[in-house]
Amino acid sequence: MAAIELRSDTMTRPTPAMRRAMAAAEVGDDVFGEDPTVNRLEEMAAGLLGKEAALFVTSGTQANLVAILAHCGRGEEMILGDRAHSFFFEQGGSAAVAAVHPRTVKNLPDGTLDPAALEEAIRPENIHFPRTALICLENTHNLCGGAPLAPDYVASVAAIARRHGVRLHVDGARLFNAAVALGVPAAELAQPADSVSFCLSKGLGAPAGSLLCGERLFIARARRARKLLGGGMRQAGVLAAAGIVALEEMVERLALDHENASRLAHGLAAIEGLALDPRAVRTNIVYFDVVKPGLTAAALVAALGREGVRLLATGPRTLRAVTHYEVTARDIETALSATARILEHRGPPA
Ligand code: TLP
Repeated sequence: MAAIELRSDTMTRPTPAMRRAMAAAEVGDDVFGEDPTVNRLEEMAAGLLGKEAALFVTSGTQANLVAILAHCGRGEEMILGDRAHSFFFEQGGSAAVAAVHPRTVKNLPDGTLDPAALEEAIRPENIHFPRTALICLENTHNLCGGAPLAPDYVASVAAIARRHGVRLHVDGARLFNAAVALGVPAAELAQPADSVSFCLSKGLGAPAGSLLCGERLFIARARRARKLLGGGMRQAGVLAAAGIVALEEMVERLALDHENASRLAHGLAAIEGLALDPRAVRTNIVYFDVVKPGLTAAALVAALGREGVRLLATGPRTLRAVTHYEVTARDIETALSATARILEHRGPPA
């Protein structure tokens, strides 16, 4: 029996159409700007996000770091949420590589930052302070339950940024999940920001790669930063070809992943010993807590693993499940019955 893989949408494997496109891809040396498939993907991405230009990079982590390098100088400051992926999970690259000082503002449960708190965190002119150069948002917000940020919220943050001469970057690793969930074009979510990144390798199913989009001059700086980080990939058209299929064929269907996530969340909420608010699940990410005495997240993950259902323990009592195109509605039912069985049979310690 194949495992039901709910640890992450990064686990998705390329579709048969992607593999065919990869095998047939026309390629050249992308560091010389001569890979026609990469060039096509970059044009497509820029067009979809309504930006002048785009850059194909290795990963979401590289997209964020390249954006930070292209927006900020050494010793400048960037403001981001205290639960932002780039603050939590990216090896402190802003400090370690870009010499950019991260300053956090508390993320609210819906993934936003309170506008007043954000504006207060922007440094006034003072010789003692680092200069605030960048604000980063995340859409959808991974650690805030996959929450999508609405276009008017992004626009309100952009207005604050502009008022203070600060740039706005959106980590849109799952931007298309946000667009589909909110029923708006991705370009509307991207419009207020100076730069936006998105990943091909998550719910869109491509094997690797992300795009960073923005103004032409910004992308020219980003291209140099990508080279600095060793991200010039030569005949990367083999990967870009899968990305083009991802953008053509895998966006609209994200709605099914959201339905499955919601079904999973409602099912989990009905199981005694688990706690979550299923109404908060708007995209493809479900976090829930184990509240049954004597049962930890790690023990539940291990027990589910034995039943062929893979989830991540993200805290002592917290688990994460992420839906994607390789998870069916029937898989959700299977995962739910396995979870219910385990919870029923594991009583408190004697
Ligand atoms: N997220 C991964 C893990 O790193 C946690 C996942 O399984 O969700 N921004 C956001 C919002 C992300 O969720 C991720 C990956 C990244 C950036 C980084 O992308 P990659 O893994 O391509 O470097």
